[in-house]
Amino acid sequence: MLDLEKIRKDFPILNQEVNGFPLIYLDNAATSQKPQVVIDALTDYYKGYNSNVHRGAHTLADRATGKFEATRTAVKEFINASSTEEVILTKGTTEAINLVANTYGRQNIKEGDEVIISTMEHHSNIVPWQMICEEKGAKVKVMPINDDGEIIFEEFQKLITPKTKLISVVHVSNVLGTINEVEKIIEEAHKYNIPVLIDGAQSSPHFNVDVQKMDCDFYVFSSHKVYGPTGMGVLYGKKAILEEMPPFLGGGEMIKEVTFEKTTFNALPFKFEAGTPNIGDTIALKTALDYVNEIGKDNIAKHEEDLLEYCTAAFQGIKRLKIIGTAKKKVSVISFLIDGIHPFDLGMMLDAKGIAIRTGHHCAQPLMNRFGIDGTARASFAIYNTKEEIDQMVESIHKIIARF
Ligand code: C6P
Repeated sequence: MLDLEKIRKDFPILNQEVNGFPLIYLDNAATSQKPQVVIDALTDYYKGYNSNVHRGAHTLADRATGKFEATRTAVKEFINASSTEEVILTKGTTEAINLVANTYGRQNIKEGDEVIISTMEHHSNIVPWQMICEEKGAKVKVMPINDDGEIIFEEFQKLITPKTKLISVVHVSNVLGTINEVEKIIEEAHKYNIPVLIDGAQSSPHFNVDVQKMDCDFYVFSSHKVYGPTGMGVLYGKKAILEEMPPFLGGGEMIKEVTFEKTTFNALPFKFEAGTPNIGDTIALKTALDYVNEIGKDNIAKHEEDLLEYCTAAFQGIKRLKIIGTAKKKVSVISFLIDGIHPFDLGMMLDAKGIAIRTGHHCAQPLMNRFGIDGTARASFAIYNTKEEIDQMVESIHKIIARF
């Protein structure tokens, strides 16, 4: 059992009123709130040892570098990478996918080749592949899903051809909450030596991820969804693949030696980290991961499963409400529609009661098209959410329905 009262006190933002009501924050899939320890880690850096990393020969620079690299080690442990060389620090999931598309993709995708993604991808796992495929005269192919929002594995198998150069698939859908069977997809892809990128933006906050066990070739996630700061994220890649990939951005830090005639590149992971990185936010990410580890990933998963089950049951009791995304395996993300009420209006009316949900297409327009809808309302839960908050949301929804 989690000590929810204590956990909620760790997040100062939760203790406020919005529009005259206590804040109920149910937009965690967009970004989660930050515990005080993470906020402190940021201010400690700027107040105590703000310095550039890997460059200076002075005490503050040493301290900043040590803390910065400690995050890399913490990330390695968080996802069970085999070495810190496999952990590239980026601006977030989006930049990490673009990095792979522009390096591995540009190097390996040729005219007539194919990249496979799924119907439930976030735009950040669609557009970079479209861009590189357009440039190369290659094609993006799409795994279909069933009406519950699950990838149809047999249809995916049929998409693989000798022209398939990469498969890039989301671990957990930010709209449907579906947990995809990525291990099965990876195993199938590897039969044909096709590398697989897993978009972990929505899996990393909810349950334990082991990249070695999963055997993915790339795994990407954003700090801000795992209780860390914004503007910070991770690209994990298997060392052998990363070594073969050309650099992404050119500049300081990523070089070994520069002359006007030729530049040689730094070793992993620095080859992919040009310029001064986001030092403070990177350092604070370790604090966020330590916080998650302290509570325990399994405890978090269990608590959120309870919330999902509780909310799903409550929603099923609302006649005019339809849940979009009814996969057998889900995380605590629930998209829904209410007959006769536009999701945007619903969002506004809940906000008037201090309840924050997200509405719209959730950066997954092709998925909306698959379901023949413009958008949904989405409630998503984190470690600090409670059943009482779900009760409040459900009560407000009942009142809104009664008014319309
Ligand atoms: N989804 C949501 O409200 P960035 O913006 O780079 O941190 O993450 C992009 C991203 C990639 N993949 C998935 C599955 C995601 O959910 C997201 C971000 C947020 O659903 C913001 S649109």
